[in-house]
Formats: sequence, structure tokens, C-alpha cells
Amino acid sequence: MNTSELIELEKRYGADIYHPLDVVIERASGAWMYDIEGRKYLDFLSAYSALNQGHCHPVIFQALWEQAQKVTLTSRAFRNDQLPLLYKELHDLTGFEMVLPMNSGTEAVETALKAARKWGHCVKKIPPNHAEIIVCGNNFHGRTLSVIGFSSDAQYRRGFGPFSAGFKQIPFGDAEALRAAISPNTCAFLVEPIQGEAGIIIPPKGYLHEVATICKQRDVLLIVDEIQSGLGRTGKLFAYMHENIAPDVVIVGKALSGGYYPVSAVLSSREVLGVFTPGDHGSTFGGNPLACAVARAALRVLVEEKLAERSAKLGAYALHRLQKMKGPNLVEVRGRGLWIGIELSSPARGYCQALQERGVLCKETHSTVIRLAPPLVIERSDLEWGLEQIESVVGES
Ligand code: IF1
Repeated sequence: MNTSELIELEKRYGADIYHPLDVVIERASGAWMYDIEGRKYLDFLSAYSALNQGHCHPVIFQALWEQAQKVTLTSRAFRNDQLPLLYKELHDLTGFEMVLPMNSGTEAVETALKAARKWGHCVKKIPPNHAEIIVCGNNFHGRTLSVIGFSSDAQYRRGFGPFSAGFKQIPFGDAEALRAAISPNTCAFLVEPIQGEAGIIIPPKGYLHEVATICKQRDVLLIVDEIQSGLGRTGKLFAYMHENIAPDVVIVGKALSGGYYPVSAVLSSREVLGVFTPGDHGSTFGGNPLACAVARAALRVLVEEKLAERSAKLGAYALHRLQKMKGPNLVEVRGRGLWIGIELSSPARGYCQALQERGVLCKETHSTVIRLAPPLVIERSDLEWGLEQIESVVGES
């Protein structure tokens, strides 16, 4: 089938929840993707940071292949020999005492919110059904009913109510607003260290440090959503490490599997994750041996190939270069590591289409921001070529 026939099938039988670029990918390797007509594209999105290790990384593939021939799913009714090793390796890498594995990022967010509420009840002694969670404006934490219920994006909410109670919204980047919003019933503050979907919004310097201090003073759990920002994307293992803080809860997903398989997890202390008892929570696929083998390999690649350092180095170069660019509709270029937002004064979609024609795939966010997030394994020469294409399309020529 050709491109338009496949697109036609997709439109006829699939729910219309996306507006993708009309490119049909059939294979990919490292930072490159190939469409069914044999055209080659540099991936500047990495499936929203799920492909930090690059497409089809051979080490992760080997782990997937080997595990797929042994056992893929036991359910948590029985134990498997991969889950304890993933726990130990996540602990050794991140320092957190406990891990709770799930599948999608949103599920891990839901899990963290459940843990925070139960901690609020059992440890902080908040009366039943009164726990409050503070979130930020322009947040993105997923698409489930409770998560969209505290979104500030009208489209994410429209038509989907009623929503869960117990969430309070404050502006992102404003520590004083957090101080003012906390009540005796507040159990947690949920925040992205850099807001991804909102357009790669970096909070003022010192913000995370200040909110961590406030949370500690007021006995409120600091939950950091590192699903998109974590695992090397910003030039450190986690984005919160740029401010040297110690969050109570960290949520990971996406690159935890290097793009092979949905794997997510909540990392926290025994005090927090210890509130769960058998029957409180679970998942058929969460913690399955295939997922764990894949995640273990994905973490190994991240460490052995020093992908966080790579992101810091290549990201600094790319940001410096793009910030020198001048263009008629260019408002700002900002970023951290290989995660860069190009803000325009006009819709970004046309620019993404022009880049597609030149062989670079990226995606607009919030209509006027081009979001760049190449795989962290990208070769410097490929990155340079991709940046040239961006300069030709966005900059003055
Ligand atoms: C889509 C956005 C990015 C996330 C953070 C939780 C989740 C995400 C910080 C949920 C997911 C994805 C989801 C994907 C597109 C993408 C996205 F534009 F929608 F917002 F990356 F910026 N926390 N982000 O970024 O994780 O359940 O999807 O595994 O929904 O189309 P998930």
C-alpha cells in the first residue's frame, strides 16, 4: 500500500485524536527514520523523549529478544526474576529507596497521586477525603480523567467532566503562590521541572530549590514529573538535579524503555510507597519480565553511553547556535540539554512541514513553538545537518 492509501485507512477506521505529519514511517535506526517510499528523515522529536537511546538500539533489542523467548508475563500473582533486578538497578542509579512499576506515564502519575493521598491520610493525618494536591497552570501529566481534571487546557477538559475533586492550581514558576496555596490538608505538590507540552518552559533559577524548601517546611510531598524531562534529556539524569534538590517522589516513563515498550515507575521513599498494602494498587502488565529486561537494558545504555553528558554537550552547542539565528517570526530560543523550544510569532505547523520536506521531523507544541528533542545518541555531524535545515527554514536566508 502507498502513503495515501495507508493514511486513508487510518482516517477511516481510527479515532481522530491526532493531527500527525503525513509521513508513514516503516523503519528507523539511531536518529534516523525511513518512510515507506524510502525517504530518510532525521528524528528531532524522539517520540517526545521516549527514544533518548535512539531507535532500535541493539543492546535493548538483544535484551528484548532474549527475554521474549524466556517469559514475557507472569502477572504480579507470581514473582519473576527480572523485577527485583530492575528495582535494585533503579535504586543504585537514583538513590530512591523504593520503586513501583507501571506501564504508561499517566498511570505512573495516577499511582503517585494515590500514594500521596494515602500518605496524607496515614502519615500526615489529613481527615479522610480531604487531601489536597497542588498542581501548576499549563501542566501536562497525561490524559486520564483525574489528570485532565486539573489541566488548564480547555480542550483537554471540554466535554469530559465531571472530574475528581481535591486539586488546586497555581502559576508555574511562582514559589510564593505555592506557599500561599498550602493548607493543613495539602499532601503534595506535583510539578514538571521544565514544562514540556507548555513549550519547554524553564522556571526561574532557584524555583525548584525554593519549592523543595517550602514543601519540606510544610510537610508536603514534592512530586516531580520527570517522564519527559528525565533520563538524560536535559543534560543530567533528572532535570531536578540542576538545582540539587531531593524530591520525595519522582515519576519516570518514556525513555525508561528506550522506546521499545511502555514502562513507567514511581520512585520514592519507604515512608511514601510503604503506605500501599496488597490490594491497594496494581496492574496486569506493570513489572512484567519483558518490560523489566527492556528497562534494565535501557538504563544500562543510558549510563554506559553517557547519554546525559552527551545531551549537555550537544545541547549547549545546539542552543548556542540557534540562539544566534535571526528570523522574521522568531521570538525566542530556549532549552536545556538536547531539548529546545523555538518560539515563533506565527503558527509553527508550516515550519514543521517545511522541515519534513527537508528531511527533519519535529512537532509543534501549543501552536507557536517548535519543539526539538533529538535522540541523545545523535551524531554531531547529523545534529549539525539538522540545525542547518532549521536555520534555513526558520532563520533569515
Ligand atoms: C500525547 C504532549 C509531550 C508528559 C509528562 C506525563 C505524560 C507525558 C510530563 C504522560 C506525556 C506525551 C504524551 C503524548 C504527547 C506527549 C506530549 F504534547 F502531549 F504533552 F511530550 F509534551 N507527564 N507526554 O510529557 O505519559 O501516559 O503518554 O506515557 O498524549 O499525545 P504517557
